[in-house]
Order: sequence, then C-alpha cells, then structure tokens
Amino acid sequence: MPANRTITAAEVFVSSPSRNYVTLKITTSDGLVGYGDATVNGRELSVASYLKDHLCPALIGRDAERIEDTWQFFYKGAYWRRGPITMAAIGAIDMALWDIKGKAADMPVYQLLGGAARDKILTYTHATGWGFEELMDSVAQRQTEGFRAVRVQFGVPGLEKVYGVTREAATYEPAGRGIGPVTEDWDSAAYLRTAPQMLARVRDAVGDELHLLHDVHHRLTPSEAARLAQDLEVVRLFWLEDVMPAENPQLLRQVRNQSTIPLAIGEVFNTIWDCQQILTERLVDYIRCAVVHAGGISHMRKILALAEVFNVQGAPHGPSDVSPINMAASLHLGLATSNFAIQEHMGYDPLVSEVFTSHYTFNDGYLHPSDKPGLGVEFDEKAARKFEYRQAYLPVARNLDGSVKDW
Ligand code: KDG
Ligand code: MG
Repeated sequence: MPANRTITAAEVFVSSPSRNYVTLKITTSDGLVGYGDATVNGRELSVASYLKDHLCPALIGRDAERIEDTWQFFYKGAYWRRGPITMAAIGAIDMALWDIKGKAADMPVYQLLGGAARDKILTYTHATGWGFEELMDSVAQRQTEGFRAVRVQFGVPGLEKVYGVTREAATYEPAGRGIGPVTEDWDSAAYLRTAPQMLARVRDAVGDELHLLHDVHHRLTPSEAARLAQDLEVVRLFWLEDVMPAENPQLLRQVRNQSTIPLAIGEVFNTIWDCQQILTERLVDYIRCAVVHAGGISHMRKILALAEVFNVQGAPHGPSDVSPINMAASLHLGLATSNFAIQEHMGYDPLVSEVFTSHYTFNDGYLHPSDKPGLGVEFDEKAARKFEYRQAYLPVARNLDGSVKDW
C-alpha cells in the first residue's frame, strides 16, 4: 500500500543546557514533526553517531505510520543488535513516530495506547544529604513540594565522595563535566554499617506515610545484599533498588529467600530479553527500564505486558540525564498501563526549559502527561544550538584497596 505520510527528514541535535541531551527530530511529507530522546549519559556522541550515520539515512522515504514495522526493521533487521546505544537510537525513532501519530490524530499518545488506565501517576524524587540533618532538610523540602515518595541517599563516614550525594547541596548531577571520569571511593562494610541506621532514623522522623526508597547503585555482593535487605525490613521501604549488578539475575534469589523487602532493578536493561529471567522468575517487584534505553514506547510496552503476567509493576527510570521527551513518553505509557506503579522524576536544571517546553503536570505528588496531541513536548532548535555539547562522564568507584567497583 502506498504511504500517505512518509519521512522526509531525520535530524539529530546534541545540546547541553546544564547537561548533555541527544534529540531526534523526524519530519514527514505532510509537515508533521515528531521528537524522540536518545540520551545515553556519558555516551551521547556514540548514540548521536549511530543515529546520524546509520539509522537516519534509512528512515528517509519510510512510511511514518508504520511504527512497529520500523522498530522491527532497525532491531531484527540489524546484524549487530541490542545494547544501550542501539536501543536508545531505536527508542528515539519510536518515540518520535508515536509523537507524529498523536499529532496526526490530534490525540495525546496515551489515548492511542488504549486510553487512561488511571487518572494520575504516582511519582518519586530524590532527597540527599551527607549527614542526617542535611538529609532531613532535603526530605522536608521534597514533602513541602508535594512529593509522597522520596528516594533517600546519604554519605558514608570515612569516604570522601559517594555517588549521588553532594556534601554541599540537596541535588546532584549524575555526570561530572570535564576530561575523563572522576574517581570516587567505596567501602561496602562502612556502607552496610551506615545504611540501616540512617534509613531507620529517617523512617522514625517522617512517620509511616511517606514512601521511602533507596538506591544501592549495584554496589553489593549477593550475601551483602541479603544482609542489607534483612537489616532494612523494619524501615518498610517502598523498594530497595539495584542491590547488585544484574548480569546474573538468578543471584537475586538469595535476597528474595531471606527478606520480604520489595526489590527494583532494570535501569541499565535494554530489551525484553534482558528482563526475561528476572520477570518470569519474579526476582523483583518493580522493573525500571527507561523508555529511551529499552527501545521506546513500543518495546517498553511489551516488557510491561510480560511483567503483568508475573505481577511485577513498571517503575521507569527518570533521572535528569534523560530528557523531558523521554519523561513525557514514560508518562503516556504509564497512564495507559495498568501495572505501572510509579515514575521517577529527579527534576531538571532550569536551563533545560529553555530548550524543551513540556506540558506534563505535577500535582500533589502525582504526574499527568497532558492532553496535548502527541507527546506534548516542544524542542527549540535555536535555543539548543546555544548550548554546545560538553564532554561529561559518570564517575568510576574504587574499593579501598584501589580495585574498581561495579556500577
Ligand atoms: O546515568 C546514570 C543515572 O541516571 C543513575 O545513576 C541515576 O540511579 C539512578 C536513578 O535511579 O535515578
Ligand atoms: Mg537507580
């Protein structure tokens, strides 16, 4: 069948309003424009090149309506597939095509996905403080802003720096700008002494109602993770995140067998196959892939459908290092998906809104994607050009003996 709406242009923008974002713009023969986020923190130029050099040329002339076929073309049709760069590039194309489909239909994307399965989406943000007092100030600030769920991160005595925690401010940027990654130190024993006490004090201070979450950033062994999970039972966390590296998902069984603490994992997963064992053996309670890093709305929808069979809930990654376009895509998917528990919203530097105008709303601890046609995020190319790319990397952690620690 001849296409009514073909792709006539596909352009990639790398801009840095406070941090780097990769944005794909697709234009159609009837003048519609769709945007996708392709940001992979610390590897922005790789995904920009993969798009510009390899996928964009193949997009020209394709039928813009055929989202699933385009997804399969770039995934199954590629000899070298999977991994964050490939999947973020496909994810950006997928988002941009859903954006176009929504604009063509004059409907928000969540309507095209089956309509609202809930009225609003519970969200959580971050609170950080090196010590208890600073952490509690940060938690109180988040509660004042209206959040009902807060991820709490804190310093570890004896360490100079801990990822995700600054000594000075209640916010942090995941990637430091400059040449080469900064080194941070890590001491599992000191962390395991600190975390249960700190989190118990926070729970005592905030009472029962506020949802508390905590992220371990893959730093523990299975035995350490099981011990931490046991020690944290009394805190009644909403979840404990990324307790260990997940290359061997079956190792999570040790934690599952020894505690009832809800586990969340998946922000570094890229396909349904990465999630398969963890879901089918129900080794976690929450699956956390970001829409961009897991091949876009189309593929994430399949991951959530598989999760639903095993009573696992969606809870996508939403740090400042994925753009508001990804955030909007995640919210449209979340509104239309029944097994979607919560959306992370770390928040953005004010400069980000000079480039991206989003219309999703925050009210009383909940987000809504907006009823604008498509994804509902505009991208200002001229403003984007003002903020040139600057090299930035996530830090690398080393144990006290100098050996490299897992991310
Ligand atoms: O790029 C890495 C960050 O997005 C990540 O470290 C943040 O763990 C994170 C989270 O849960 O938001
Ligand atoms: Mg995390």
